[in-house]
Amino acid sequence: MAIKLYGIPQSRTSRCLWMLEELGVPYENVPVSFVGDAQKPDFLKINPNGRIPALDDDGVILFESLAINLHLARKYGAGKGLWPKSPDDQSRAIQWSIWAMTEVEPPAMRVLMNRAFLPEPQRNEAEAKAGEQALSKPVGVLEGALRGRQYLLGESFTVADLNVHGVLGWAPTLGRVKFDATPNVAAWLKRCGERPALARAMARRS
Ligand SMILES: N[C@@H](CCC(=O)N[C@@H](CS)C(=O)NCC(=O)O)C(=O)O
Repeated sequence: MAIKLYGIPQSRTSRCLWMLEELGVPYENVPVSFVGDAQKPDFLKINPNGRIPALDDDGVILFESLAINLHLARKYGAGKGLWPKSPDDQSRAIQWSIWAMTEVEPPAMRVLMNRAFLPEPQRNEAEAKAGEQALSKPVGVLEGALRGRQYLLGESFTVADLNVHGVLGWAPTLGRVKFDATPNVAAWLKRCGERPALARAMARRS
């Protein structure tokens, strides 16, 4: 098979599974866990960072979940709306993806680690609250960007939405973050979260 995605659905790999499901292209999901497997010599040849996900697209090897999604959308998503038509919107999709990784993921992870991922005795609610406070700044930026539009680049769902939602989408559920003060973000989270392709990607968890 031409496309191999390394990683397990219970990880950031889920973002790329979501993209592959949106695209409807054939792929193989090679189950590499972040516990141990990702540090094995065979996998380090694919991703020397020892992290999942990683992609082998017919010999093109990539790491970084959001870069993988930009690649997949650009290569396979043009006719499907995932990759924006105009070069300016393509640049905006790249901007939102880098923004999600640098501005959203660090505070979001602080919340998620301390409310969901760490073993309970190690969780620290003060840390979670500090993460929530830091997260409110990029969420405010998102609120403004979504004013008067359904999706980040206009009226249709693109890789920009998938990548930002892939980073923030867990916050209301696992992170118990409230979005009452940012109704545009709350509605957008729900809108993107209801996509059938996301449900198919999540179903791979069980
Ligand atoms: N920025 C990277 C982060 C990848 C990452 O940290 N993946 C975790 C699993 S969700 C992992 O492989 N951790 C193993 C480790 O750090 O040893 C991406 O988005 O792909």
